[in-house]
Amino acid sequence: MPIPFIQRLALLPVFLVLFSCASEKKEGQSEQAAIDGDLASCHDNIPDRFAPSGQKSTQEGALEPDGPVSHEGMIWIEGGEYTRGAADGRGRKDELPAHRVKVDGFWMDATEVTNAQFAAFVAATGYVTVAEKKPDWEEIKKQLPPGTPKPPEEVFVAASLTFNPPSQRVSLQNAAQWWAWTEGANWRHPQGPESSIKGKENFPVVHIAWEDAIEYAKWAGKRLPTEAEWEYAARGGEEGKSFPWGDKPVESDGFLANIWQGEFPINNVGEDGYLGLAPVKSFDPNSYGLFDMAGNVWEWTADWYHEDYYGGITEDMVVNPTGPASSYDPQEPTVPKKVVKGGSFLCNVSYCEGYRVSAKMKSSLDTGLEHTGFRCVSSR
Ligand SMILES: [Ca+2]
Ligand SMILES: [Ca+2]
Repeated sequence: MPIPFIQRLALLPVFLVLFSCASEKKEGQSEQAAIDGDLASCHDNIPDRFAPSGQKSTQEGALEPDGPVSHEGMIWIEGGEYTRGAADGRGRKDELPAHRVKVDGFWMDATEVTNAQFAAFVAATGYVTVAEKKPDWEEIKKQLPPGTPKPPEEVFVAASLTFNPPSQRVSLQNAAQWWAWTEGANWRHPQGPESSIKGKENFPVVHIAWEDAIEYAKWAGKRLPTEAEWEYAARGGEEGKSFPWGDKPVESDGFLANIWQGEFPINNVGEDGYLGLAPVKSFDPNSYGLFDMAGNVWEWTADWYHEDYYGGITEDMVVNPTGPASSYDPQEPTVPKKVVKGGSFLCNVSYCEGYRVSAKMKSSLDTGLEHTGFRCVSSR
């Protein structure tokens, strides 16, 4: 049974009991390991918004729209072959087995989409993002099991999920302890109504749901990358490496990406120069000239998430794959989710290493978060 975030709020006492069972101390396990849990990973720990149950066409978002497209700020990625998935011995089930993939050439945004770029889209179209709309219980309940109790009224406000660090060490299995449903949080106000993007025009836009990202892409005459394209581009021609820069630790050369340093989620020390988001292009690009393919914000792809997708691939060479036909996340089997890549400013070495090139996260189509944005591609 999926427990979208809205239900998690309503069922918090039950949820805490479930999580405390999951993190009971085992024989021979240290106290801290018992707190952290065996499965601690940001990959497993992203709350959903309302998690609609319908699956839109898997191709939506990967379709090339008509109309003009500008390649300004984009890099031509020459097509080629590569090994997709984890060949570094650190992969989770959904990164395995590694397999050969061939992709055609495409243009890719050199940076994550910025606040300035998204503001131009909104100014031109009047588009209102998911996070800026008040949720409608009459619509939401159609997608939930019959008899699901209505959550408290305070949940029904225009809101999004923001990072709120707890004051003391917590179980890393319970993301509800550092993600908060914050009224008034959206792309214009990333931490809530008092926050602003003024002066942050060159920061990546955040609180963007998949639905928002594809609307921007259509307007720009572009599309979202497939996971295969995203990972091929992120690798920058390096075979079998862990990161866009190769295999060096992220802290090499005065840090190679904007991630988290210190004990997650309670002590962010910002040794890389950024406690939160960084302006795009703050760190060196990979060898293809692409910035922030590791860290800063997670980036939406067009593909459905399916934990067993790679395991079912039988071809010796998969050509221009567009992902599985449908979504499957064993933790929330009825909630359709898309693949998100690259990690964010909240990833760290000991917690999730989500910035490894083959790593992935998954989110429902209506979920925007303070650490999730996107970039676009074009084949035209
Ligand atoms: Ca940082
Ligand atoms: Ca990124």
